[in-house]
Amino acid sequence: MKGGRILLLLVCSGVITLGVFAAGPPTCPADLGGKCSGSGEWEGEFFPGIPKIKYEGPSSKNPLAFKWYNAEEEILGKKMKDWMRFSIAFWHTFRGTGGDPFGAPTKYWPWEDGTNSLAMAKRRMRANFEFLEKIGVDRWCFHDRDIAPDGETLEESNRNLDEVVALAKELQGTKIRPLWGTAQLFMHPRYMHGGATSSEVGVYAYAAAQVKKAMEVTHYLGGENYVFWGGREGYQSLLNTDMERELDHLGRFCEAAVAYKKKIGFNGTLLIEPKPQEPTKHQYDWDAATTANFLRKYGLIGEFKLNIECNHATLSGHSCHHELETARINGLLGNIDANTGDPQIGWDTDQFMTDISEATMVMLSVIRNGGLAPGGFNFDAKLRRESTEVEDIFLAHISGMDTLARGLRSAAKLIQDGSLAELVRKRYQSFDTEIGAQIEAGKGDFETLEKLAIKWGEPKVPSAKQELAEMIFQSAL
Ligand code: XUL
Ligand code: CO
Repeated sequence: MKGGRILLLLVCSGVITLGVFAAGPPTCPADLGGKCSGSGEWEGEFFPGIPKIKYEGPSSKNPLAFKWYNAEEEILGKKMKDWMRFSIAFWHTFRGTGGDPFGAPTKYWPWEDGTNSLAMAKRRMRANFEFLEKIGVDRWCFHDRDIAPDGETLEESNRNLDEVVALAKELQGTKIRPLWGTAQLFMHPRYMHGGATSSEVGVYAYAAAQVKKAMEVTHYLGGENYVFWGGREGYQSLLNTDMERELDHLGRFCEAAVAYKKKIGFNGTLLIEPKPQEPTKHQYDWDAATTANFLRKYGLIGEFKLNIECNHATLSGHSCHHELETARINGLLGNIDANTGDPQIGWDTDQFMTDISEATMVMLSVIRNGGLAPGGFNFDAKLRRESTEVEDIFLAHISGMDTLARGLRSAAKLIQDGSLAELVRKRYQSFDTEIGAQIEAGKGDFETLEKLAIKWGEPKVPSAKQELAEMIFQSAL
């Protein structure tokens, strides 16, 4: 159990940390200064032999084709691509190495030279855009430190970022945009007690400066949203933690972010991404309801929405559908980090979603929300450690995109069929009566209700029709 917890923390931090270390065969040691980048310019394609991925329909046996995702096809009055608004997560796709606490990296992408240099960062960015083009996705998401190396000083880190962002801007052309950008406030040792909730004011200032810059570059690249995932905003022990003060600091940090967003004219949505544990024992943004309460308490409703990640949902003991519905009914559903966990593993495995039932429930929430724009589906998901060929990057994304597309088709079928909605409508129909409607309008005083309870006697309680609901759901898959 103890070992399991240690593993869990290491796995979580390793997700992104490993990107700093050598991601390829050690042609030269990992470096932070860009001195070891002697492997020259990359010539030609990064993914030779892999064609642009096309829709071939459910009967296709071609692994490099979509079976269910047909970008231009209309479903419930909207093109599939506009329902989905897919995005690639740079950190998993281009910095994920397959390394884990028990073993070295397994993925030696041919374009990696084993360094964390600026030259390598730029080459990786070119690989990102070739991948986006071939998979047919117009959006990408990044942390500042995934795309450009940390420098010796904040100024140097910012200069590195500017250089890589200038290239990304050029490669984006007119079609591709970040779905969101974010600042990595959890990997560097300075953030060991958190960023905005650190007990040290110098760290709070550093975190603010990093978010300021990350917001600027997201805006410059035409990003549609900006995400706050409180990587280390939480605590390990309440014995040495002033939780109230830390949360007040987090509230102030969010206020300052809103002010800065307005100052630079960034119209994107600010999103908070809830997660219960990992890396801290208790993350402040535990789940959607906790985060909604935080936003309400600090007067931030209307300024922020939520980015719901499915594997975070299950870590908090909820289903993804529950978290999406909680966000939606509070007017806070902004974006989805599309991934899933493993039912037998208790940590954030960040797998591509392949369960059609889960995808259908996710899509029911998205449809009820009228879509996610300006949010979308970010594949915050990584290849398994054992998937080591470049082609696997494509296969993983194709299966994730097809699963959600299939979910959309099933959800649309359920909605068009109408029998599930009818079952739910009937279940609550007693509240359509005169007194039911009065209760819903806030006019159900206790004296009137007592009189009715006496007059009506023991209420007749109808069946919930649980099995029928399941049956209808299954028939749409
Ligand atoms: C970590 C996680 C992050 C955020 C962005 O679990 O999901 O990658 O999405 O910082
Ligand atoms: Co995420």
